[in-house]
Amino acid sequence: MKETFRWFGQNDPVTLPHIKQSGATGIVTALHHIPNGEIWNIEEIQKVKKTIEEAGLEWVFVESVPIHENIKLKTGDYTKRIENYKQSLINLAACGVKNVCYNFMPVLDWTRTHLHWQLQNGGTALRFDKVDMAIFECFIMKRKGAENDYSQEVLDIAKKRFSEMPALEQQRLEDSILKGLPGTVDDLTIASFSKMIAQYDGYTHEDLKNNLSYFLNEVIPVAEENGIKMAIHPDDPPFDIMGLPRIVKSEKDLEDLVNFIDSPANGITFCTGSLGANPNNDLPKMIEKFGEKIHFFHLRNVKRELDGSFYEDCHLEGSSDMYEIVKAVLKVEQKRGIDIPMRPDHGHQILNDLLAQSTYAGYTAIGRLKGLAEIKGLSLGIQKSLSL
Ligand code: DNO
Repeated sequence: MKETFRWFGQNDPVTLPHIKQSGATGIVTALHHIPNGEIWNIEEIQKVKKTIEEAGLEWVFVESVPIHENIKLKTGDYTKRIENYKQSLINLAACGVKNVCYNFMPVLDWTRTHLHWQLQNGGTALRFDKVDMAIFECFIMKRKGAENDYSQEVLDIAKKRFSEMPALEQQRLEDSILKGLPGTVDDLTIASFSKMIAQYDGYTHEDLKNNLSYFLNEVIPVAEENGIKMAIHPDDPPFDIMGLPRIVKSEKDLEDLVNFIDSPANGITFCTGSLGANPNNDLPKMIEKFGEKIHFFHLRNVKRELDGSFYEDCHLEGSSDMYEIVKAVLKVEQKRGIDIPMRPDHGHQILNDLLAQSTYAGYTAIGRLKGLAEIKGLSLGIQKSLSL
């Protein structure tokens, strides 16, 4: 595996020299300052690339070139936005940056209800709590029809928990969902969020898949011509939320994705944390099945709970078998004769991370470093013992 670390740019408290000390050689980053849907010009791309290279590192993956909402909805100026996207890919390729991660999640990117959930050992983790999500949708945001998406049991607990919830805790919950996570549009309010969601009224999974297929059929030929590998990130969590359709969450969805257009440029970011929150996803089997199409691995582990809640566990613990996952990754690499870029995805807030509240949620230095070290050790052990 080619070890990489995500870097959020000059404002990231985890700096490039810090990352260099982690042992990772690759950087995963984006032009975070360019508004979604605008063209990434060569000058801006070169600036970031130069900064990374001057630190003795390599820009291995772009995460992400985001997809404008009008493209997902296939509405308004979507043709212009798609042309902009193509031009950004052409410009990236001209600068020698040829791996691009993206997602097709409507409105929100990844979603959590807790950004600093207390662990017994004193650290904190990210958590998605089904009951808290129901509280947000049904009682804080008051989304019409939200109750229909939850079982009576969850609704009853939510009602009781909400009646005892202090205002500050309600605010914390709202902020975690609307403002907390890198990737989601900043500064969403309940009103602006409700408006964005309303645009998807009547949109089915099939509609969204058709729009993804349309987008890929436009963009992938340009990517292929320029030697770019596109890698879609699965939906996180891997089920519908807020009444929005989610379409990249299972083996069947990934099958549809690769069938939309057959090209080496049309690939997958295999995120074991996102896909692992769905108990029906057999991750090692899926890695073997889609091996040729996986351009990027995000490795982490979630601990699933019975009601659909989960929290982010240590990288080698949790509900997924990281030994079987890494073994499957190494077998794919052996078959393809390449090292596939991997980043230890997220990390707990531990030790000095706990002092640095300004780190991007999930992107602590020491928590991720621990994940990287564990995965690296596991990988070495498997390679030596199985002669992979
Ligand atoms: C979360 C990330 C996602 C990811 C995007 C890719 O930690 O994995 O925000 O970057 O979904 O487009």
